[in-house]
Amino acid sequence: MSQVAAPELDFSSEVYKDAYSRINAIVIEGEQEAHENYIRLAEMLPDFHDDLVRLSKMESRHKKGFESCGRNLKVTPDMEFAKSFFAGLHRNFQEAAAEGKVVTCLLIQSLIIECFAIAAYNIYIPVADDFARKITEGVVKDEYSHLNFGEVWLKENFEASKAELEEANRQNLPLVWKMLNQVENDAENMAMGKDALVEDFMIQYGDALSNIGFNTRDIMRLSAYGLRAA
Ligand code: PL3
Ligand code: FE2
Ligand code: FE2
Repeated sequence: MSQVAAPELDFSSEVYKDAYSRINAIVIEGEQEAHENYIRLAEMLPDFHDDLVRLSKMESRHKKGFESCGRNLKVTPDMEFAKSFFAGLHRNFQEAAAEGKVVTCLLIQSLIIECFAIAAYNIYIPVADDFARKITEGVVKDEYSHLNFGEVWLKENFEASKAELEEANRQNLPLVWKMLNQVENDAENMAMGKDALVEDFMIQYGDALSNIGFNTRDIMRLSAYGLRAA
């Protein structure tokens, strides 16, 4: 299917490439952190060890795919920026893992990060260059399966996880809105609107909470937590 979403986009312009140097880095760093997080989760959930190692390998492939997207546009990803972009979620995941809080780790990686990735990739696909679009279309399918892993595990352990999920949501969701604000301008320069990113994220995250077992009232409260302050 050919898409003519933003015919005015010039992938070789300095404005586009400058924005891409940060967004591409964020995605590369996000995939790398996802890789590490699933290895950590594999240690924490021995019953699902092999599944989680498989997911971690998919994340390395995603990372390689997005690195090739940057090379294709002759852009050098700003990895230092990307590391600081993820610092909050990174620290919270590490602390939770050190305390053996598997529910918090799953919420951060399999719900928040995967929903963030799915929203970003969904909005990016129609305005991507041809090379990156093909790669991103393949990646986003995998991300839905990673989100599904978290949903299924949390659904099966819903009653025992509920309180920790509430607390982890309160601690981590505001970071997502801050992260979105940080990339708003760059995303705009790549023809991705902030409102569309927020909307898609809320849909993914709300659906996930619903699949896990939260009722509509809880979903509204949880999925918008910290949005107004952002
Ligand atoms: C998990 O498998 C991957 C984690 C990647 C996280 C990506 C977050 C991207 C947010 C940046 C918003 C702009 C969209 C860029 C699309 C390429
Ligand atoms: Fe991924
Ligand atoms: Fe993923």
